[in-house]
Amino acid sequence: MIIKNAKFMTSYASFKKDDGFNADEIAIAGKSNVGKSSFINYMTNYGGLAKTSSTPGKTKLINYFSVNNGEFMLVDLPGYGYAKVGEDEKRKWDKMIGDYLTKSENLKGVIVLVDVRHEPTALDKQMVAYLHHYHIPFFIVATKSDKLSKAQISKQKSVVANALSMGTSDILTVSSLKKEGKEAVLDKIENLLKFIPDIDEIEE
Ligand SMILES: Nc1nc2c(ncn2[C@@H]2O[C@H](COP(=O)(O)OP(=O)(O)OP(=O)(O)O)[C@@H](O)[C@H]2O)c(=O)[nH]1
Ligand SMILES: [Mg+2]
Repeated sequence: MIIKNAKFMTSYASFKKDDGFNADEIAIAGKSNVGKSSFINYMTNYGGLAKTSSTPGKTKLINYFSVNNGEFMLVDLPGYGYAKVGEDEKRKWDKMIGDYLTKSENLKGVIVLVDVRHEPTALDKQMVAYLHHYHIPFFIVATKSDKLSKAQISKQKSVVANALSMGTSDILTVSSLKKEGKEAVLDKIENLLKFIPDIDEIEE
């Protein structure tokens, strides 16, 4: 899989059943400030495609980016677990994310981002449990690998894997800053796009 181009399409403040796009979608989920928007910029080679910020809570909408002229869409979700937003707004974001994940007909898989330096939080675990529950394929990307040494990264991969009850093969590490780790992510995206769920899962 090669990303040749990408384009911002639109933002929604709440989930729309018919988002107007007839393309497979790969969504990016994760805690506020974990590096979701930077990750999209790195994946698509566009520095300023998705707006990033050192202040958590930057992405407040569901943002759609079309990749390779509509081959698939990358969907940037608002971050969860941002302490400074009020309860009302938090509920609104949770509903937006939950509606999107359970109702989007084009969703082929989710990339859950966690910070490689930290043990996944209760909300990360909840997200993974949610994806399991709804049979939504996903894998984990541990971000900001430039902040750790190689030895620390391999140790943290085990910490993340254990916390999420997963094998380390479903946990990739990237640095959007140093531009490292893209190829393995693109391979996994390609697999998600190819995956056809079996009939039992569809009917459940
Ligand atoms: N060192 C380092 N910093 C990063 C990396 N990726 C993102 N950051 C920084 O982390 C901060 C948050 O990045 P964003 O991409 O805006 O994070 P987000 O997950 O989209 O945040 P919200 O939209 O608020 O949920 C910014 O200051 C980025 O520069 C990385 O790979 N390495
Ligand atoms: Mg963002």
